[in-house]
Amino acid sequence: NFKAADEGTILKKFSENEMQCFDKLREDALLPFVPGYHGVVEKDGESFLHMTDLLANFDLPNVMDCKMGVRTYLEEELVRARERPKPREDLYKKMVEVDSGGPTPQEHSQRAITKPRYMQWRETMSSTNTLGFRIEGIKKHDGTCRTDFKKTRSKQDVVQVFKDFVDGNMNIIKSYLNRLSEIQQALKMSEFFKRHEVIGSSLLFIHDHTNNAQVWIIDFGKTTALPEGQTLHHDIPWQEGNREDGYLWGLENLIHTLESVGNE
Ligand code: 4IP
Ligand code: ADP
Ligand code: MN
Repeated sequence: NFKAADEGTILKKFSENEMQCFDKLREDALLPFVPGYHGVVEKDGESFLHMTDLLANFDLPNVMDCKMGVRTYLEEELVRARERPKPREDLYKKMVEVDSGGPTPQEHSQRAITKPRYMQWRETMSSTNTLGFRIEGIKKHDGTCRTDFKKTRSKQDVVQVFKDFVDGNMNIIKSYLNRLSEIQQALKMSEFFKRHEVIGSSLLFIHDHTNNAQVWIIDFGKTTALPEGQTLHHDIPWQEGNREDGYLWGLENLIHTLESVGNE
């Protein structure tokens, strides 16, 4: 999905939707918290979004991807699956790998499940539904990589992962908390945020041994504009049709979770 590019920049596989988001973010309160966007480029016959490499300022960075919100799929995917269910074997296999008792007897006999079914199951197994965010993956400075967080659900579990991620360094947690509260303020000011359903977007946590620590808002692949005149609260429960994403509620919980890292 990504390609190396000129010094300090990367290329992400083009998506029309994500490009439109970056275009609108050019003059928004969120601009200081999203990767620099340098337009569309063609390489080897493929299109890419050219953006700043967020790791470029770091010396041997540690990186964590936290997916925000209480919902990780679009309402239209739900509608489509209801009208024309398309059971998928790959998603069935991914479910069984984590929980062999996950699929219903019918799903077991089909050896396939629909995408919203898989996505909803992922949300309930992880902290997405209960905390409004989940840890997707961690890359450490030593090259080790972990993505086995599908069952990391409780606040204590998340605290433990963060503690390990920062190696117990509370200065890094403090920097992260400062940055999260700046992001929270910017989100509350942002016209873009008011008018978009933010689904599948992540906060990218990055720190290194010099105690440089930053958080960035990334991945607008499934961030969708609402009809003209419509806005979201981002902190009230989702019910099908209201398009709420729970982003601000999740951010509040994430902040409280980080605040309790020092206490355990
Ligand atoms: C993945 O599940 C992620 O939710 C992907 O989201 C999603 O891609 C995949 O859907 C789904 O299978 P796991 O993380 O459990 O592997 P993201 O890209 O944000 O990580 P979409 O296309 O929804 O973004 P499929 O349909 O690509 O398999
Ligand atoms: P996808 O749509 O495939 O989920 P993301 O935009 O979420 O793509 O990026 C996937 C991963 O790539 C992130 O978790 C992060 O580690 C890395 N990444 C994304 N954007 C950047 C960036 N601008 N600079 C550095 N790393 C990035
Ligand atoms: Mn992503």
